[in-house]
Amino acid sequence: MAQEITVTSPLLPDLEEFTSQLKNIWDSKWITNNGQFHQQLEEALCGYFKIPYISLFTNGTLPLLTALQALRISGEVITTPYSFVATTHSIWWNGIKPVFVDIDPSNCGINPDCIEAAITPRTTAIMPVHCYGKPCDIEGIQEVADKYGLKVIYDAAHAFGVEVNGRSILEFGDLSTLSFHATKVFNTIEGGALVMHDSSTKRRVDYLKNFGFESETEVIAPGINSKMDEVRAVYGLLNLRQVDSAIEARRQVAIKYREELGDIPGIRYFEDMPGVKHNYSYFPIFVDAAVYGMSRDELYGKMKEKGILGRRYFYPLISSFSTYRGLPSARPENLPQATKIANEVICLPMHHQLSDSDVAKVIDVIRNKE
Ligand code: T4K
Repeated sequence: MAQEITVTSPLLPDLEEFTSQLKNIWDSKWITNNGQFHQQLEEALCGYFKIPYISLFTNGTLPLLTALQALRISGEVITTPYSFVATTHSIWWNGIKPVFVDIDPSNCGINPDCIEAAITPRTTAIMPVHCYGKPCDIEGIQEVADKYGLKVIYDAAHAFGVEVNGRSILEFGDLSTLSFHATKVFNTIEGGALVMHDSSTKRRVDYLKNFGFESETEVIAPGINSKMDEVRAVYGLLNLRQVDSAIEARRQVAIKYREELGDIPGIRYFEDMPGVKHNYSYFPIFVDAAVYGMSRDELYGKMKEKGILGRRYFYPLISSFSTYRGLPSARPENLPQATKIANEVICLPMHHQLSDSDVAKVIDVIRNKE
């Protein structure tokens, strides 16, 4: 069988450069716990995003958990069922009740109009996701949050480098989290970050990710261990140098997909949004089976037969997993748009090394349905 075309492929630093940097780490014998490369990567990312503070983490799930701790969130948190399961798990692990609300199919983020009805006296925060790196309705969400005094923690795992009217998307809400997993636009193999707007929150987050240690003898909170080590920090520094060209390569792939998909009835995809600098982290298509003449799952199967490994991110909905399906807000009647979108979506292969002939093979299956 021909080589498989996977949904993504990691951005890797030059191996020689990486190994020569490893020598520095070996020489220093300082391999984790806020080492020099950890500090350098935090500084470099602040510069890249044009933001004042960031705290690196060992993956993209722990900053979500820690964000809720940092803001002392309790009670109920309103969130989206249309995400990777880590979003809701972070709420649950904090002993907080997740409350699902429906999404807006135009950006796959929480629909602010659905939030108000889900607010109860126990609601303390909203956790939306900039799904596929597409900005949520930031203004709409903030308006409801302000009206009811709720915190907003954005899961921006997909939104590395995304800007809205020239401002980093990470500037919005109270806190934002990033994932630097291998499958993301920018990766540190495993990794992530929490972005905050003030120095006292930065200090608190840095304590929380190091067991709560404020000093050698003082623990100020029940923290966790989620520090990024030096090897991954230096890997990240090298990848940061090439991430812009990787995003540009992804943009070119998106242009080709859109050119080819435009005349296929029943296939919807996203256009760029005005005023937004996108990162092209994913290329979801939505299959309207009645118009297209084939179901999403049939198309997904046909693609697989040809070695094209698209993924159904995010099917099934988080709210349909056994842990969460008993919640009143998890009922499909409460989530009609999310349910529909989850049944229509396929994320096509999208990465910086996808060739024209790969794109042609993907399009060929979608066009010919075989
Ligand atoms: N919030 C949101 C909204 C998220 O999407 C995620 C993670 C998180 C929070 C949590 O962040 P982390 O704690 O993970 O940092 C992947 C990722 O594991 C996960 O990070 C990601 N979201 C999720 C959407 O996708 P899988 O199980 O689909 O990945 P996997 O292993 O099947 O890989 C997909 C394809 O990527 C492979 O077919 C080939 C390619 N690949 C993958 C890996 C791991 C490579 O070429 N090399 C590799 O090393 O979950």
